[in-house]
Amino acid sequence: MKKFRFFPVVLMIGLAACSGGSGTSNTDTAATASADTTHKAADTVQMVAPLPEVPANAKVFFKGLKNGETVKSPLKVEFGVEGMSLDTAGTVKAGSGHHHLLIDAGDSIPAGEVVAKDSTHLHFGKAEKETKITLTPGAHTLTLQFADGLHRSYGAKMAATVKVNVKK
Ligand SMILES: [Cu+2]
Repeated sequence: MKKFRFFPVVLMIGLAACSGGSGTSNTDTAATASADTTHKAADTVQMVAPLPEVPANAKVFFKGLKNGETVKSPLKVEFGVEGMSLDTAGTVKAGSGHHHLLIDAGDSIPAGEVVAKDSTHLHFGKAEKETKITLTPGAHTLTLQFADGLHRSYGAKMAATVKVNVKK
């Protein structure tokens, strides 16, 4: 018996877009693109390495920045890591990863969850050890989050948070 996988749902979405698009043009191309995607998705085999273990006693920390400290903006932020090595993003290697800086975006990202990439979730996938950020005056929460080569968080064990107060 041959296994045959087919996803009619995607095709139907394509057709729905076609019939529902009274005010839009190019619905024909959209439908064609959906059909192509369906074919590729059926052929793709996903092989993703599991999230590497966090070694005991490994940690990240802000160098020279204390919780509750009053600082000036722009602020130079230096990242520290112990017990794991710093590596560029791209491939998953046991015992390594790269830093992420969360600005007013919580205390840590759950282990295994991919870190978002936006103005409050900064990635340092070139193995950077520091950055400079601009903050508005007042209270801010900065979190350092270590993640693997696929940007999957190592969780609270590999996170550090400080609250700072930015001078006017
Ligand atoms: Cu990343």
